[in-house]
Amino acid sequence: MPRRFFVSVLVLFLLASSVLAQEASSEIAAWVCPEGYSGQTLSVFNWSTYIGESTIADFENACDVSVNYDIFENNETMVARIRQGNPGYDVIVPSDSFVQIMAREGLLIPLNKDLIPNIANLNENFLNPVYDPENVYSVPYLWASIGVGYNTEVFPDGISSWDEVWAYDGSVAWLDERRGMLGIALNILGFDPNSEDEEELAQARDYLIERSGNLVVIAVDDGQVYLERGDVNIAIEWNGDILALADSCECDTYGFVVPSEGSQLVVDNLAVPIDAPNEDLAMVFIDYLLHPQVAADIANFTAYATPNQAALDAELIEEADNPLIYPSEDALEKMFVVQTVSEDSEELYNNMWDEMLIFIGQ
Ligand code: N2P
Repeated sequence: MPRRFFVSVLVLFLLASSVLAQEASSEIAAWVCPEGYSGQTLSVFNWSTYIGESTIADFENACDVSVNYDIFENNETMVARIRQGNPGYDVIVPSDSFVQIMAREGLLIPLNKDLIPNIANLNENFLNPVYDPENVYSVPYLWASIGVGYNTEVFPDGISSWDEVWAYDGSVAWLDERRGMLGIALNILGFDPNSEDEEELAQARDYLIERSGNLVVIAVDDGQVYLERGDVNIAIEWNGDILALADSCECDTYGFVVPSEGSQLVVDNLAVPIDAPNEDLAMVFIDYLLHPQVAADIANFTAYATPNQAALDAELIEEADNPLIYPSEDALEKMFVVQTVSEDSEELYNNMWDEMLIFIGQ
């Protein structure tokens, strides 16, 4: 039910986008930094390849502040850092279910919406999500899918199913995303991709083990680098990382597909962790990221999908009609969203993944 709810929300978003995108665009005033922050510092902890080319420098100039910018590989490592005691981050980017996990553990500060008027630019279907009712702790930033990046010289006819990935007689990189990878296996096996059943999870673990023969690396959000270097001809990765590689090389060497059996779809969010040294500047930075032109520059550079309706309406999004970034209604029906499970089940997922790593020697 929650899976369908979430996917329906995205379908509504896509319908709204296509109708509204036909409206004429209007001039958008540049973002202006509120007064009083000059000389201050902000620390941001984000995914790699998940920001515009000049987003941070432009913010530093607009507010006369300096930004420390660190990257993390996945939710688990980011949450572990904050659990140990926030080392000084003001803004973090947890995925959907991880907002709920962090809020449950008291690791997030409620947003001060008075400092974030640009929330009004977001598509309303992305607001009030099940993982954070009324957006107390988070606002959506970008959304993404896991799929398969491949070398088109090796696969001139493309790839369409997960079976082709497992059966490839060559080198493959997997993605270090335990819930996503186990979810893909559960889904293919006909189980709920958010199953909390130990026997089903064990089958998913074994499914992956049995198909790991061509695996050379479990990449930590950098499968596109292995693909570009030619170390692998297939990389299971987030869509934007492969699509941005294809954009930047200005070549036809890299393709991307979400296999027909389906995969994980994610909404990543902006949030402020507990003990953030500069809460107010964090809110101001979040407001800046939600400005239509700033959001568009991020989406256009990263090749990820934006929930920023104002940016779409103003026709600032270059690839708004690319189904690999904004999937069709039919494709969305095959996608699953990772949901928060009980702490026991979370441990079960971790154990299954760790057992698999040991078994396959990674
Ligand atoms: C970018 C990762 C994007 C999506 N490297 C992760 N949730």
